[in-house]
Amino acid sequence: MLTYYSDDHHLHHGKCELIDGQLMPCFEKPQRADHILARVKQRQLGEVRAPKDFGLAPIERIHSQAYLQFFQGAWTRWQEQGGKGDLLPFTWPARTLRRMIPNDLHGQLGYYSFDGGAPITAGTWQAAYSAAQVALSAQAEIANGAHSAFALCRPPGHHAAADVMGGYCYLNNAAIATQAFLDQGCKKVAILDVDYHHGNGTQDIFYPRSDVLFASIHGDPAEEFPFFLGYADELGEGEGKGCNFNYPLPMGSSWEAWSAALEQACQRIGEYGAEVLVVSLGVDTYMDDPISQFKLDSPDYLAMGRRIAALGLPTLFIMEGGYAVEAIGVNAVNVLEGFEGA
Ligand code: Q9C
Ligand code: ZN
Repeated sequence: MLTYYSDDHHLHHGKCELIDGQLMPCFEKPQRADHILARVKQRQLGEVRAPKDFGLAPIERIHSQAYLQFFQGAWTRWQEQGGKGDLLPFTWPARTLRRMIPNDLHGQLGYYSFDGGAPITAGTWQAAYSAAQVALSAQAEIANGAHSAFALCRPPGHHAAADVMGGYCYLNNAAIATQAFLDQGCKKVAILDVDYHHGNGTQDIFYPRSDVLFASIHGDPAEEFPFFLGYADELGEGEGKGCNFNYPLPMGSSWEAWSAALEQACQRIGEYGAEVLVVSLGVDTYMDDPISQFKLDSPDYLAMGRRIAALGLPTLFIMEGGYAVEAIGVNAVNVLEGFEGA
């Protein structure tokens, strides 16, 4: 399987995040992608290629112009104000406030985000832009006939909506690649999101649409981030009714419960009749993940890959979360090797 990867991800390195009442070093750090790349090479999964540049147009198919302009220019504005640390939001337009776009940088940052988990640093735009190009390059590979490809994206994307960042995510790589398939003539694309957290951004982007089926297996939002989306009764709206499926699972779930949900998700994907599958590949379901509460073990990821392969669809794997850095390479590449029948 071909891997696309850009060194540009190193340009994004947030300093800290607020977790359980404490400022901690960011869990979403460059070593994550470095470990996955090392494992791809160690296992000789296949060639590793740098992305092509497809420009902004395919990104603008998902994200609003205003949001992209804000994101691209935010760091420079912060520098002009003499800002020193990472750019982080601290006020959001919650229920009692007006949903408006203020002139101030931090006002706008609150408007364009849903949490304080997506720091903007000097290189964040470039890293996120390159991650989107990584996804698009792997997408093009499949459009050109490959049965599978791996987009080693960092930063991740599935929490980002059309004009909202958060949860370590800025540009929704999976959504951008999915839209590219559709724009190239595909009629139906399925997205399977196996990250520990609900892919709220991806769900929101495709919620009213019937050309994309979204299925997500994740920690129950009643007790886990992102809390405000990802429940089982969210089935899509309008034409998209019946094209959204959430499988929230209780804290502590292991492979037995997880694989039963995967079975149901695969059933839905099969019934839907997708031409292509996009997998939002998070491995924060791992037992030793520092911020997550599932109990999957490394061999389970081989089985996950095998079940996904049984769908028989051309499959684009897009890297999302996973924070047990020492194991992230083994776990992510296990899914790919399981898919390939290793
Ligand atoms: N106390 C991804 O996996 N913070 N994003 C959780 C838990 C947000 C995860 C805090 C986690 C975001 C792509
Ligand atoms: Zn996650």
